[in-house]
Amino acid sequence: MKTALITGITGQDGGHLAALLHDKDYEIYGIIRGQSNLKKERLLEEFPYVKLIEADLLDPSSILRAVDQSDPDEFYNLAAISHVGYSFKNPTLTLDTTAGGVLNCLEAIRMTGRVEKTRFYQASTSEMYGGLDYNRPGLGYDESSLFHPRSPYGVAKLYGHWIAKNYRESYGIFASCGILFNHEGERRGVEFVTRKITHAVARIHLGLQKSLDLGDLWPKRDWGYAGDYVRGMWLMLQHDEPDDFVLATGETHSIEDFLTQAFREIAIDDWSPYVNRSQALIRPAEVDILLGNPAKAESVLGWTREVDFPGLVRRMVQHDIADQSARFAVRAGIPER
Ligand code: NAP
Ligand code: G4F
Repeated sequence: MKTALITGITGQDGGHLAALLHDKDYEIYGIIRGQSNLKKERLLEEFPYVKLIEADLLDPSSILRAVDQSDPDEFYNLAAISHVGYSFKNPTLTLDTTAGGVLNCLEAIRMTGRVEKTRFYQASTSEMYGGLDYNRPGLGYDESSLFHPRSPYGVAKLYGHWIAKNYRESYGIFASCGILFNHEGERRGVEFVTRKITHAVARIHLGLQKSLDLGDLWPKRDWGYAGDYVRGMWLMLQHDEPDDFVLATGETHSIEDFLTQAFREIAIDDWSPYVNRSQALIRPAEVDILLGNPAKAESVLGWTREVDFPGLVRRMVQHDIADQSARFAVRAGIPER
């Protein structure tokens, strides 16, 4: 039986990865932060087989202890300050967590003498490309494209990417970086635009909400389904050599496209009466377009994505309608005092 340690177990990808590794019969340890994390109870309910270790990416000794305690064959570093807009407002925290946290993980592997044993996955991102240097029209960014991050988050992730590569080259750690384009689904946080939209569309459909506020609608993203992408992470650590791989769909759509598709799911063609534009949601710098080229992951790892764009939107809207209906029914069932 293999053992995996996951940081970011309470996040979107952490949930999908825990389910995948459980199906593959792994012993799973997850790092949970905070002395009273509200997500803990729900996590243990859904994943009773995950062994939780209290640790924080910001505390190197706690990560070292987590590695020592779990003795992992595979260490997936999914934890980060992951919201681009938030990173502009909290740049130092983003630097310490999203960049420095990676170093703390790699050092924990090295300092506990597990360079030969533990394979490391770093959650790199298409935000490192930044969009502006888009110089491969129609082909999409691949592993050899130039980086030009456009946010404190993107800059911090670039450090994480390079320090993982540096530990691979300097100490021989099996460190692979997945350069993942946006991936979404029913586990996505409501602070990200896709889930914000599908959550609101479901509530508008059920009469629980009248409208939603959004920032820029013109940026384009390469959106896939998170369940497909965690399979790619796992494949990277099963490969015979550590390397970097882009995971993407090879298609790009604007926020407006996503909005249109989501409202169509509830038979509304004109979404304009339901959407308010908010200046406060516009970022100091924007990534205009992201389009990835997953050819290397497809040919070397045999990775393919199964969910397409309309399938992703439908899945999310339907999930949110079912989820909101259930919550509303529960609330409606409580007698008024
Ligand atoms: P997410 O849902 O935002 O989850 C982030 C996780 O990081 C949460 O579990 C959070 O814990 C944890 N975390 C934050 N600060 C921490 C700290 N100081 N110590 C320990 N844990 C901490 O992110 P995701 O969408 O699953 O993404 C997973 C990773 O892939 C992230 O590194 C993200 O930057 C990267 N990525 C994501 C995408 C995407 O489209 N989803 C694309 C490319 C790369 P709490 O629950 O306690 O806050
Ligand atoms: O959903 P978003 O916040 O995702 P973003 O910025 O693309 O970042 C996500 O994907 C990255 C991979 O490329 C990850 F590394 C990162 O961790 C994260 O998962 O915003 C998408 C687009 C942006 O252009 C944003 O300006 O939607 C635009 N947008 C418009 N209105 C909004 C909103 N974004 C959010 N979050 N909320 C809005 O109301």
